[in-house]
Amino acid sequence: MSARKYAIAAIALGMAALGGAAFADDAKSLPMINGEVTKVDSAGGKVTIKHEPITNLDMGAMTMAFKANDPALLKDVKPGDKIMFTADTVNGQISVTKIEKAN
Ligand SMILES: [Cu+2]
Repeated sequence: MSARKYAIAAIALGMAALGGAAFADDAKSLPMINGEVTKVDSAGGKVTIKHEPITNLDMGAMTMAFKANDPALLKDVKPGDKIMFTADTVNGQISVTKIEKAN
């Protein structure tokens, strides 16, 4: 097992130990949500994600379009990518605030 894989496994175990509590990873402590990108609209600054429940937004699992809080978030993702992301309401719009590749 590589050091990186081991670190990821350790994090996963830690998260499991917390019973799925929010993963305090950034300033606002938004939970990282698992999702799969189904569409990227770079011109419109939007990304469609098939996502798991978003606890901080009281949202169940679904496929929906999110506004990208920062257009740079979209430059590295494409349909089919498995991602971990954070979402929040920014200026009244449900937005992706962070995206990390999960695969
Ligand atoms: Cu949704």
